[in-house]
Amino acid sequence: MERTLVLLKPDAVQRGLVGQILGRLEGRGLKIAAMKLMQMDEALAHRHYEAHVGKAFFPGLVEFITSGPLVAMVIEGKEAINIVRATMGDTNAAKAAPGTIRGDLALDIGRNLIHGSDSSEAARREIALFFQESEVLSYKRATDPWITES
Ligand code: DAT
Ligand code: MG
Repeated sequence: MERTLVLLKPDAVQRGLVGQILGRLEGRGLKIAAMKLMQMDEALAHRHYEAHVGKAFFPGLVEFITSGPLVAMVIEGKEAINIVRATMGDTNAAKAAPGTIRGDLALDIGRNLIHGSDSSEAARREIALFFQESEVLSYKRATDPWITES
């Protein structure tokens, strides 16, 4: 079972899309292992997006991601990292396929609603930035065997 960090960014909160986006992830069969509403500060934004420091879009990205509350969560499931990424759609929402979260609900690369870790190393690093170990819960759902064969 894999875990990945998902952020429903400030545009998702402001646009009232949190329930809809979370519903898509839950509907897929993914499990919420941790979740909170919070506002990122500049220091956390720099650490979270350290790979993008120095790029032309970085100042705008930090301004946006710190501009209001977001929903941070740990999502768990078989191949959760790739499945969340595929469900999100292309980073550039203008190019994201219909049927994906970004392709159905967004149109701008700088307002693309959702973050998902892009590798297992990134997931481990990012989850630790947002959650203490004790906040990430392991539990069974009665539906688990109806979602994942093994
Ligand atoms: P993703 O969020 O799909 O993992 P990323 O890690 O490459 O994409 O970039 C992080 C965020 O930075 C992305 O969600 C939106 C913003 N961003 C990336 N490339 C950009 C660009 N060329 N112009 C504006 N914003 C960009
Ligand atoms: Mg990324």
